[in-house]
Amino acid sequence: MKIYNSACPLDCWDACGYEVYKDGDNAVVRGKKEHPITNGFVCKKAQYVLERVHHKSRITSPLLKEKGKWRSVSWDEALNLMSKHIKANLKQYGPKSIAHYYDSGAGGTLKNLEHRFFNLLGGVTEPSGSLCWAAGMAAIKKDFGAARCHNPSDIINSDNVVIWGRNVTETNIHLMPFIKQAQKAGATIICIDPTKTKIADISDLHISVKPSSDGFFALSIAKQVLNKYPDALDNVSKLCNNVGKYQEILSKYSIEELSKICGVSIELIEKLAVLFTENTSSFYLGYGMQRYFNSGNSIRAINSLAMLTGNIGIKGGGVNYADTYVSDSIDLDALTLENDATKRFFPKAQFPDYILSTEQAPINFMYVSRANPAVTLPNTATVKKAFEKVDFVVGCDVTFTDTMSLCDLVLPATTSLEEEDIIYTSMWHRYINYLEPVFSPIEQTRPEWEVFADLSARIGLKGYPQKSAKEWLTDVFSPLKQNYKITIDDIREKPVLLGKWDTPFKNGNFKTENGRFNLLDCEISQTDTLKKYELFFMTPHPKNSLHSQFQEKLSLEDYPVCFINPNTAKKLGLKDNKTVMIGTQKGSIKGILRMAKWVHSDVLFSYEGRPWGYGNTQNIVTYDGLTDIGEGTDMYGTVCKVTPI
Ligand SMILES: Nc1nc2c(c(=O)[nH]1)N[C@H]1C(S)=C(S)[C@@H](COP(=O)(O)OP(=O)(O)OC[C@H]3O[C@@H](n4cnc5c(=O)[nH]c(N)nc54)[C@H](O)[C@@H]3O)O[C@H]1N2
Ligand SMILES: Nc1nc2c(c(=O)[nH]1)N[C@H]1C(S)=C(S)[C@@H](COP(=O)(O)OP(=O)(O)OC[C@H]3O[C@@H](n4cnc5c(=O)[nH]c(N)nc54)[C@H](O)[C@@H]3O)O[C@H]1N2
Ligand code: SF4
Ligand SMILES: [Mo]
Repeated sequence: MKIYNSACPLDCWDACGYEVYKDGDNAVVRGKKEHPITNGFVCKKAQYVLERVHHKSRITSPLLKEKGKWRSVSWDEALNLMSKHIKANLKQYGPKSIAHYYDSGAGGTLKNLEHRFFNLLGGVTEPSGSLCWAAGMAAIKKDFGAARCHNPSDIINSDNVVIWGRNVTETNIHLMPFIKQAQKAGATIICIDPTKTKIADISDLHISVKPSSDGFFALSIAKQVLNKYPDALDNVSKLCNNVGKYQEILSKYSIEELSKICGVSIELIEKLAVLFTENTSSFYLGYGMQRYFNSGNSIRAINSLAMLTGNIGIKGGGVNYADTYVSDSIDLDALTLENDATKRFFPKAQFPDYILSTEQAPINFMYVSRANPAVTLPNTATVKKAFEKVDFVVGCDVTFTDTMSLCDLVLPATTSLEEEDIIYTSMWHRYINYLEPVFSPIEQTRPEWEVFADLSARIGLKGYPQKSAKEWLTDVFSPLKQNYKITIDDIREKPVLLGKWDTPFKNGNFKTENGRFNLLDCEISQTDTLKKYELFFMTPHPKNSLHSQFQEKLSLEDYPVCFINPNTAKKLGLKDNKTVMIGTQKGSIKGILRMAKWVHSDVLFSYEGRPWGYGNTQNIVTYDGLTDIGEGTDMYGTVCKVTPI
């Protein structure tokens, strides 16, 4: 039996550290006990990551599509073909005719080396914004100047813990012990979510706001704060920009109007105004509520509320949306050469549309990696059309996904368990994990960064030296040695924290341009898209899969299962277990209805990520509009009509 040091590569809040116990052909994953967040416990998906290494869906050699049929080819043939296409495009159309579409499907630091290759080409076409956290991130950066969370253990200092649009028991399970600890110590747990999630069940107060109304809800509470505590704004105004504009926005609406927009009673709004002002309150924001057209400014309204009620820069307070302290402290550019290239950007949510419509430097070559856009992009039917339009598409993945099936050439990547690497990509905590290779790369799989070194040499690119994993990692993490005296060897030994985790923005020390907090200075747009008998088609993240990954582990039915509130179903004449048609502006799909009291009456709820192979997938009908700021997506703002068939 040998124990290997590793970590979860999945794009999850928790970024668990784990160990792989390997005995011959048998291996199991165990959460690291000394990891302060993982605390000895990992979810099922950690085991799925291990099983994936030898899974039948694994891509084990480069594959070339010829006349619709796949043929196994050598690396030599694959790379020569890529090199030929890239060189021809560079010569004829320039680097912008080459697109690199990627996402966060693999958390390893060295997975970013592929950007170096594309930057060395002179700057290609890439996605901007994200399908994930973009609107909220733009809001956080605007108001605070940087994305910083409190140390998870600081929750014990909160009187109120507000879980705002985060499905903690499904997507962020390692926050649960902290919440329970706070509750046990006497904190009031408040959940704000249209859905009565499991965290809503255990909360002391659940507020089922109308979807996309959070900004107005935050304004309503702020308005009541000012009614009850007239000095509240004066108390923080020294630390803030936009005081007048914020007051103006608040004065635009009556409390009655706001209460109606968010579907929450004035009594409850008043109660929260008192709770947040009188007691130390921490806000844990999720990403579900920022997938609407008005989400950026909605998150800004929440930030302003937390500031107004004196909950910023204090122990037990804070708006905890995301933490980029580690990525802000290392030198990723040493890998990617990000600053050396002038790129062209297409917003991610609409990337296929741009491919289909762009006339200047049309995309002729595309490389897709760490992503399954055929499933995860909204309005996903356009992906297929876009892939068909591009002359040559190369995909790289560990398993053969729907996206890979649309490519012309597919490259087999090694998984996190076949590589040496470092993972620091938690969206919430700051612990850095080291990965040692547990298995030798199976069959013909190769680490992507080695493949790109090889390809660079074939193309004759200078600036992609042959280095070992350790050498590359040393380059990236060198600032930690200077600033924290932390070396790669320290990270190898145990999960590492960079210095002391101080209370963010203590003493009003904001990272904005003039050092002050930016109060909300923009109107929040309002929707009237929801007409009678129409519902929001809300598609949050499933517990036992990671978007499209591991969906084969779920017992998928013939059509996507869609949950509906029994009262809504009754009004619409819809019956349990029946197949229905879900129609939106983008098209229609079939779904199977299930009655669920926990679903908001304005919502049809279905977990995302269903692969095409199982019949229609949710994203065929989701909207691909952009959010007000940050180029996020408005996919949860999709409005649907449900009809029996
Ligand atoms: N309807 C709906 N759609 C959504 C969302 C939603 O809430 N609702 N959420 C959105 C969000 S938040 C996100 S973050 C996106 C995620 O979008 P994607 O990142 O496209 O989602 P995944 O299905 O996780 O795809 C990741 C892919 O990376 C592959 N992969 C794993 N390891 C490696 C590796 O080492 N190398 C390479 N090259 N590939 C690897 C996996 O096999 C998988 O195919 O989806 C978005 N789509
Ligand atoms: N098991 C598992 N874990 C994951 C992932 C996964 O696919 N599976 N994905 C990872 C990734 S990439 C991400 S981005 C995170 C996302 O994790 P979360 O932040 O939990 O995001 P979502 O699953 O999109 O939705 C969370 C909640 O938002 C609520 N919500 C929807 N609309 C509104 C609204 O208008 N207002 C309010 N207040 N709430 C609303 C939904 O009801 C849901 O309970 O999870 C990560 N963790
Ligand atoms: S998916 Fe999330 S909770 Fe599960 S092992 Fe990975 S990081 Fe931990
Ligand atoms: Mo995400």
